[in-house]
Amino acid sequence: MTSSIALSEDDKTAFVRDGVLIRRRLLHGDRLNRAAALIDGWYRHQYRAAHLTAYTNRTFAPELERHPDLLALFHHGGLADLARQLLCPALFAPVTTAQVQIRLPDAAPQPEKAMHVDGVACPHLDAAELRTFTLIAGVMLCGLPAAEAGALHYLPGGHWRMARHFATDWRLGDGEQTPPDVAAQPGTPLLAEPGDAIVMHHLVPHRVAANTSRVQRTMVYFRIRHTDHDRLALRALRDPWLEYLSLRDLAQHYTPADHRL
Ligand SMILES: O=C(O)CCC(=O)C(=O)O
Repeated sequence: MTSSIALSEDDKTAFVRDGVLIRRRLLHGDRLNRAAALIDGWYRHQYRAAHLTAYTNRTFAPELERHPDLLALFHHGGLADLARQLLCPALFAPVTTAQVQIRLPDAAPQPEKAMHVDGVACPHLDAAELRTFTLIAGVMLCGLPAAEAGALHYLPGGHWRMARHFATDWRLGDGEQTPPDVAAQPGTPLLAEPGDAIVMHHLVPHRVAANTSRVQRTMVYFRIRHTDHDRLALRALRDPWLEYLSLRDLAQHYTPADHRL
């Protein structure tokens, strides 16, 4: 794992295999501090406990979702370059919003998130509605590198399993977020420090549990859509490389047979 922005062949192979790339200390200095201070200020002055479930389902600090200091994390911190390399020669639609996800400390009574793939059978949306995208990029703004500190847990290689599931035994409108073998997986905790970033294929299932540490965990996420995603969305659930043209060849030569799922 590196903090480099250029993707090596090994990075691409790992992304095809796991659906995940992690970059340590990708963001640092003023850019990271400004974003952290912005969210901290929001939390101290604008957070409303009555909206905790809505914040958890959608975004904390909704008033700030277009704030330049949050968007700069994506556009000027290296994440946009990583996304570009993963999707090239295709382009992605402008990224104009940030999602803030806070896990409150001391095991606050905050809804947990079971294993899911974003935008499919969301418990708070109509199951027949798809809100998918191509790639998600997240930055740790504050928190501890410990599983129990509200870490995101992801399933490496789960994008292969989910594509099989979507192709064989799923129909638009089904209420289950993931098949039982996926739902039962604990996932791998993202043991991240402020400035660490994760880039994940949209089909990688993930979950989030309670934060029993004393420290608030804050992540900022960006959703990246292939410019033709609206047209490709349903097919992309069944073909994980449809929107990743430069990775299709690599993926063709990779057999996910050794995956535990
Ligand atoms: O809290 C997190 O880090 C991730 C939240 C999540 O999985 C989601 O918003 O879909």
